[in-house]
Amino acid sequence: MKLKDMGSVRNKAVVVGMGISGLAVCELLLRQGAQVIATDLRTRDQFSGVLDHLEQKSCLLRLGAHNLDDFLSADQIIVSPGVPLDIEPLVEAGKRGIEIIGELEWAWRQVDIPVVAVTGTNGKTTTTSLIGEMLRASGKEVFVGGNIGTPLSKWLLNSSVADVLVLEVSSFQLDTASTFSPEVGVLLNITEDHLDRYDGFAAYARSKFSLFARQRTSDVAIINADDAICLEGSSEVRSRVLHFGRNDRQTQATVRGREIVVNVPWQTPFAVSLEKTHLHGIHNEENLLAAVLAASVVGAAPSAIQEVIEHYRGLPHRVEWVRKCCGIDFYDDSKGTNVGAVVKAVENFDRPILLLMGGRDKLGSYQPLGEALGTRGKGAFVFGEAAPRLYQELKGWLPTRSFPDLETAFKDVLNHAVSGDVVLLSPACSSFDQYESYAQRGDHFKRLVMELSG
Ligand code: UMA
Repeated sequence: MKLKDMGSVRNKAVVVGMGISGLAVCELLLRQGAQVIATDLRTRDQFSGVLDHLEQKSCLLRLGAHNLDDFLSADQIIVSPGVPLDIEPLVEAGKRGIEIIGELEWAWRQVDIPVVAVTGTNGKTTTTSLIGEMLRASGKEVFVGGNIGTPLSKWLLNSSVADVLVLEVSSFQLDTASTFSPEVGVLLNITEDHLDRYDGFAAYARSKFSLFARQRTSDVAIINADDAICLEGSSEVRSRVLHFGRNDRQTQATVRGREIVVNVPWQTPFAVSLEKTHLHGIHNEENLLAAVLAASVVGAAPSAIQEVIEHYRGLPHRVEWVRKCCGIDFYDDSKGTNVGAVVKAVENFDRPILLLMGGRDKLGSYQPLGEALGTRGKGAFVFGEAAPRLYQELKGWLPTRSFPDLETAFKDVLNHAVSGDVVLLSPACSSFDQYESYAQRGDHFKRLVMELSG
């Protein structure tokens, strides 16, 4: 499978946001002979030379601010996922009919390879990488990327050969897609997230469902029947819907005893064992159900699926066990950047939990957390930009203490944890107030844990 022949590219492109997505788009556009303006709110010194090679290839850099005239002179504007669509230059360009698309849409237009796309509020990364592994174990050449870390454009820069693309797709990427349509779309769950970018939960849920909006009737939509919002919305989907669910034996993939049983109308039924999986917890059972169903639809062999279930060890920063020290288990769930993720993380434990939470607030409700913590929550240690709100929201449910940053919160946790407890970093917030990424925050936590003596 290969790249589409794009012919001549549009003359003048403005690329907004010079993170990993924007950088790759610029490089490809320049290679294709386009005139490119690269713009970012960050100033030149904040890039420490990263953009110099673009300039050497005649890319115009506009740093420190966006210039409206640049946007209005463009034939096409390509935006990075982290750029809000309501900033003035984009709104004005939109009014004048200038095409504004996201990096994923732009890159997808250039490939002729079947796509499995995974979205949902939580579990995307684990499910995407499981599907990739299952297809690889079946002998297929696979690219795994998207919101998971390597944008499709970056892959296109270096390679273009794959049998299938397995993409983690965020709502931001869906919002800037106008033709993107996967052969297989997977929707894992929808709970509150990114309410700082959306006009309410309904708008966020609509964004997630737009994954299926342009699918053909022969394409496949894989949807979680245990998630009420997902189940309700699936009646509107026009492609072939396959449901998975732990609690519903009518679905096309379900759990019976310690087996996943798959029964797709046009395929031979099969079952795989969960006895030897290293992935634990209800949320991981859902991720496995979705992955097994999606991989089998794309042609993964049951034996290969079984092999991956037995050998896959999970990803860093997802309820990752770090260490036991003085009888206390420390877990890093820095990827738990919304309330739904924290709920799923705490449900893994039937022991007292001391919860480290904080960062940049995403403005969702914390109510579901109060219910999930029940009697398990021994204390909350909140930190960062969101600490004042978290303190107000949580103090009625469990003893809550507020700190400026993770390190001071961590020091205090140690005064309260005793043997048999769980110390869990599951922040419910993004990391961008004090870190570059959730991974950097998780690594910091792990360093603090590893430095403990005992
Ligand atoms: N910027 C502007 N103008 C603005 C706003 C931002 O120029 O008005 C600039 C910033 O200064 C910065 C750049 O835009 O330099 C950041 O853009 P970006 O965040 O899109 O950067 P990328 O490095 O390309 O990262 C994006 C995804 N980021 C977001 O969705 C916020 C990454 O997902 C993704 O891994 C990467 O593309 C590759 O596909 C991160 C994420 O947090 C991990 N995703 C959210 C999530 O998973 O919940 C959706």
